[in-house]
Amino acid sequence: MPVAGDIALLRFIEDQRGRRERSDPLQGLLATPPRLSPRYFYDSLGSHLFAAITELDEYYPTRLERSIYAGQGEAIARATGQGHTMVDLGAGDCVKAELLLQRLQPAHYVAIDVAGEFLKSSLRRIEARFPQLKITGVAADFSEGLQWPADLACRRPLFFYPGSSIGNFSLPDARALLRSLWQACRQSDEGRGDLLIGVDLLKSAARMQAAYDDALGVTASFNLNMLRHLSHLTGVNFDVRKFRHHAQFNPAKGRMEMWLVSKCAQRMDWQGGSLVLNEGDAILSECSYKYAPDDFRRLLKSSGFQVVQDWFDATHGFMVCHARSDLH
Ligand code: AVJ
Repeated sequence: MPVAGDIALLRFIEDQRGRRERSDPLQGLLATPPRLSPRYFYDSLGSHLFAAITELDEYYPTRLERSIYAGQGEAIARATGQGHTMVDLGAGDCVKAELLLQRLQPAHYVAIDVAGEFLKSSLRRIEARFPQLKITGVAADFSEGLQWPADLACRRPLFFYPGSSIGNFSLPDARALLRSLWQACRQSDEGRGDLLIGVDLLKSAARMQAAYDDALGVTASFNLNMLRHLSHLTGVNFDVRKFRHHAQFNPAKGRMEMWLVSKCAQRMDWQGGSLVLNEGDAILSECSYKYAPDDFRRLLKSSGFQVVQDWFDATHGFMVCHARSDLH
């Protein structure tokens, strides 16, 4: 079987830095309330479960965003231009980029994701469909700032950050991440770059809640899988059966929250600490901030970007923004 490196135009880079330097994944369990980082959703199984979520009737963001790329791709390409280094942040199954590649005609497609093996198989599909496209896969975590691989040229970057994954960050953390993308634009070969970013918008609580608590229980499995992944990663035994999924909209904070609720009294011990949970106590596993269009535009501006244009789906439930590091 060919490995990724054997395929002429597809190159794969593994970022080893994370494993050594990243903080203890269980550190957040010592906070009140205890929390875990959503990055730990995405082992191979978690990436597959997320791909399944995007097929659910209740999970509207993917559908709405796809309708924007499918229906307004031409206008988007006119705004951004072609021939960029298109940097797909959290590429996952690469389906969203796939909807735009034909129109955007990037000179180079760089896909970054924490789940390396999953990304590799997605890129094989992209490669089969676009055999002339220069592709680089990067297995890396950029949630604490983007570190551009030193040996990778970056001409005219177009950072593509779809899926409303920016929603996983609090306002100051989102601003810091966007600022690091702005800096990467400024430090690139021509000193400037573009950003194309998808954002889920505030809507009825019932609609949002259903999207994070689907009837089939796929989101519940996705949430619980984080415990399984962390057990493998840390050796600490989290018993998935002792937790249940809970999702709720927090109106004061404008965010969806996912929780892992303890079904019983239990105690977990590991090298860095311990956690005692009573029945009903819960771990915060994800926040998904929802924006009003103007608030998001303001956030982009406060990160240094110039907002050029934005596009909406027919229901105004989702927005795609195009911004530039400076007016060029
Ligand atoms: C990938 C972070 C955008 O917040 O909607 C889906 C992840 N969580 N269902 C989101 C997710 C529960 C998703 N993001």
